[in-house]
Amino acid sequence: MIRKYTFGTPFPTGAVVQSLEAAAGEVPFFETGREGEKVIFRRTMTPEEMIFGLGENVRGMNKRGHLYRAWNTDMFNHSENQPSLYASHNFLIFFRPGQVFGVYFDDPGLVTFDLGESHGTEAVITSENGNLDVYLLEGHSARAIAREFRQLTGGSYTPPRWAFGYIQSRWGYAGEEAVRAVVENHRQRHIPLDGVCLDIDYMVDYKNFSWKPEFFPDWKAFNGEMKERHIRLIPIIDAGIKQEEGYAPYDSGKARDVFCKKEDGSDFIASVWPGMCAFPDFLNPEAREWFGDLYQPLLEEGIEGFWNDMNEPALFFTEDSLREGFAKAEYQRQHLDDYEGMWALGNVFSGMANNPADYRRFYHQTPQGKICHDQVHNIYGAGMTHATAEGIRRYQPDRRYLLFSRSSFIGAHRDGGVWQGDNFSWWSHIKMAMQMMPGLNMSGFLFSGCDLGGFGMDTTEDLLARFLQLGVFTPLMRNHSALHTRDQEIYRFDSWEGMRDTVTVRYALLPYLYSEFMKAALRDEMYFRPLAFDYPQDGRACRVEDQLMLGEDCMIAPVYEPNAVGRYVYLPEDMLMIRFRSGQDYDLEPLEKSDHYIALGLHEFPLFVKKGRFALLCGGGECTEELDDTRLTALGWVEGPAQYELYRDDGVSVNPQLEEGLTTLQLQGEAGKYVWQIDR
Ligand code: MIG
Repeated sequence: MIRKYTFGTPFPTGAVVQSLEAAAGEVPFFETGREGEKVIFRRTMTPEEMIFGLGENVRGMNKRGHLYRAWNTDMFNHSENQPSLYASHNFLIFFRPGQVFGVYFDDPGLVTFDLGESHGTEAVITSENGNLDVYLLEGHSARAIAREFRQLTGGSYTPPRWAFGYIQSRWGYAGEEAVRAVVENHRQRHIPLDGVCLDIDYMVDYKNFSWKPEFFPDWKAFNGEMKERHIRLIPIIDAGIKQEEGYAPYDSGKARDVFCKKEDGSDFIASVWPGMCAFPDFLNPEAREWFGDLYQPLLEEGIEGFWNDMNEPALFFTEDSLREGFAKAEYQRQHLDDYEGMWALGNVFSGMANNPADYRRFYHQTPQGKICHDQVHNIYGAGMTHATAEGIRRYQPDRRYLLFSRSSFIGAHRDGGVWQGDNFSWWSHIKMAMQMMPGLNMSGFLFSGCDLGGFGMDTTEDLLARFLQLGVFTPLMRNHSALHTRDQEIYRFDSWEGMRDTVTVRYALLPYLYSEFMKAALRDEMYFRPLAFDYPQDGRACRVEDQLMLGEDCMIAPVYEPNAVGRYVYLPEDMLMIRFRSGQDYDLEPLEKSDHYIALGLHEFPLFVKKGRFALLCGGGECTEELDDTRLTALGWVEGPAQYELYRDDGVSVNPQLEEGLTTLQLQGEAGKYVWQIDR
């Protein structure tokens, strides 16, 4: 059951698709208070209570004990103290024996979630602006509530099947020669590959929708050449539009008057990669239409995927913030004794990017009227995703597209996926990436993954190997790294063959993982879940922070520590362990419900399949088009009859229908046998 409570005058965020009448009375399970404009929700928690959700954020799956702030931020330092990353996903499930409920704070502005940081037994959630809808969701289980939430907010985006292939990316690929070499190196070594991302390097002066002629003299021909090799180019698009007369997107944006405005009605201009930029007003439908149209030339040339960046929006500085900085510097010059002012001055300049004052300096022209950006900050990135998705759907209404964004808000899960942003080449970030997945899934973002190998800092061979082993199971499997960091493509490393073999596991599992993903998306389920969602009665399982349930029947337990030769795994029920070395090479071991130490060499990693169920491998291939799923190998600990509903489709048509895609595969199990061949 879902109930809605309204406070103040909420701005429509686009998150919710069901229209509900606002209920009278207080939000159950909370005490509501007011302080000026703020609305504050307090809840006293029992010691055993857990909190799941908040989507893209640091720390554990159980979010209790920390303070988070919904405020989309270009935060490249994902240390465990960070209160905000790039997205706001204000949906939580409170979970304790005998009581589970979900709550969603539909508020586009700043919301603070003090989940037991100030007081261990108290959750205090504060809406700064006090204009919001609160949705209270009740159901018999966390899974049911997560499903209910998807019904409230709409079904998840489904990418084309090729998007489940391995994607290589790097900030710094200088032109088609570099990209060709990357592809060549994968193909020669038989490292499967389906796509290469183009980072901002491909543009002229980082201007969206431009191609640097010295890097890509004939990008259309090059794109064609890549497609023949079954490689999709996936260009990046940033939010800012360079303020430059004669640059077509700027001129047309000016002509249609679609940029965010300052108080005085002039365009708001801030620095980002291209230099001084105007910012499309993604809250204005006309601006979205104009922006979506800019993708048309790329679509016409057969580009099928995009990643949208810098859409929090990230701002390096504005003339206003710079002027204020200089005024403070001038004050300092005249007050040499004020050493505290000197420290403050340092902070003014180092904190100039993305500063709150700049977000108060501009306005949106929305169907609801003019509104200051800081009131609606968290839906800007979702607006960009929506503009892109609408544009693509206008020009190719019958094909699915790949789209993943850095910033997001609930609602954008209907239009695209997200990647987890700028992680580091740190061991702790493998675990963090895994822990973020179920929260994202709860909020509808099923298509996601992290920068495998780590974005910032230099990766190491063993770290990349272990990152990839997690990536085998994440819907987006992309290796990405920052400019000036160590080269991070698989073939750069001595043990590249081991990592290639890891990628072959992805391709062998791909029809199965695709099936699990599509079933989850079309049934409003989560693809990844905390064990707590599946085994709420098992106190041990509820506290597991480093394993995930995957799809209907599986569990993963990645290695995330250096020099590890194995790890402990808790099995909440009997399962078959598949210890993978490659898509063709693995060993199988039935393991009983309990704790197990699993030996795992550097290029070995496990998948666990519930007893009585089975997973499927195909013969593999070097790109998704090559996969042959007519002969499948079933792996399971099955002693009687068992069946699996395999979802298949053409991988590109829009509005995929579950019933049309399902085929039932059956097998007759027997004790001691774990492998079957199935001709579909
Ligand atoms: O300020 O385009 O998160 O993936 O490589 C950095 C350059 C801008 C941030 C993205 C990252 C991308 C980088 N971008």
